[in-house]
Amino acid sequence: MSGRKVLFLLPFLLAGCSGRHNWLSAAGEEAQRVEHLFWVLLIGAAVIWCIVIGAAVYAQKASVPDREQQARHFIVWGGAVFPTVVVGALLVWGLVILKDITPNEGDRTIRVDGERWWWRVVYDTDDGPVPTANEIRIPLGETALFKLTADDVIHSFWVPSLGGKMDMIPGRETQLALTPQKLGNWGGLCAEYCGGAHALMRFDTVVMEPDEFDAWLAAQAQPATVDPEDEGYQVFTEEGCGSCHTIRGTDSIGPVGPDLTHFASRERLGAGIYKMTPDNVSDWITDLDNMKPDIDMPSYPHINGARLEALVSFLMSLE
Ligand code: HEC
Ligand SMILES: [Cu+2]
Repeated sequence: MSGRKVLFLLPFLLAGCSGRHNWLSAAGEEAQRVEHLFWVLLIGAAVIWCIVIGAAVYAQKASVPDREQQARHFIVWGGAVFPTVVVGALLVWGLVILKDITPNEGDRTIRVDGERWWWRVVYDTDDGPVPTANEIRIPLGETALFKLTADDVIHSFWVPSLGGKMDMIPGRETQLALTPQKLGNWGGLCAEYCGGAHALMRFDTVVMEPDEFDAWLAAQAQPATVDPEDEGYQVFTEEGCGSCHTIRGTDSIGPVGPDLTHFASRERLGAGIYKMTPDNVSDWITDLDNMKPDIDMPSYPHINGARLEALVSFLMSLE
């Protein structure tokens, strides 16, 4: 590609550097460390590049009497000692950062399991585990320790604005800390190609004031209040949705898909993909091949009319 074409693309590339996935404007302590390392590497590399080019120009132009002796010194100091010291120092610094972002303790533990192609989330609390999915909420200023696993293939857990990236490996548990410093909804995503719907495997990370967070977690811990006679709930059971989905407090205890107990309290639908609106939920049920193809949930185009409406309003009532 010619230089001019590359320049033409630059604004589009840089446009990707803004918004809620921006690791260049860190919103958390860990992201700040990574950002700091990036700038030091970038500026350091630029300075060294200038020195190397300067030396090359000098070697061409200058007439040095004892060229051989000088060249030997230059190779020993510039070619061996200097890179060893610089790379060694960067290695130590990188290891320190890695240690800081993967501690063994945090203010709270959140377990996240990468599934194809969504996120199973469990909060460990004194009163037992609180399961949810596809949306993570954490309080401002606290260190949330994530314990990461994967169900089937390797995924990678990444909230660019808040911190580093960590692989999720089947049969192993990895750890990552996030200490948010700014309120907001920071986008998260799977950063390791994991199959069909990989690019649609996202999540919201909502940073809240600590007291609002406590209220939210207490609400998530509650079972749903569902009237067994509810028309929408009846469609849900007739269609067998409960064999894959759990709604705590009902007979639906399927372990395959996301927990739907407080489904409508999430900001987005389908692992961080669509706005949580009745229309989108309706399309999710009947037109899944368009909404998120190749996933482990069948589409239900035969659900329509009053049954569809009842099912959608039932799902939207699960707050
Ligand atoms: C074979 C198992 C299976 C069945 C049956 C099933 N689902 Fe799902 N469902 C899933 C899986 C897996 C996902 C996650 C898909 C993804 O995002 O990759 C999902 C996702 C969802 C979501 C989005 C959840 C979120 O957090 O955004 C909703 C809503 C949903 N299903 C509703 C239903 C309804 C209603 C039915 C019945 C009409 C149903 N499902 C039947 C497996 C199933
Ligand atoms: Cu993935």
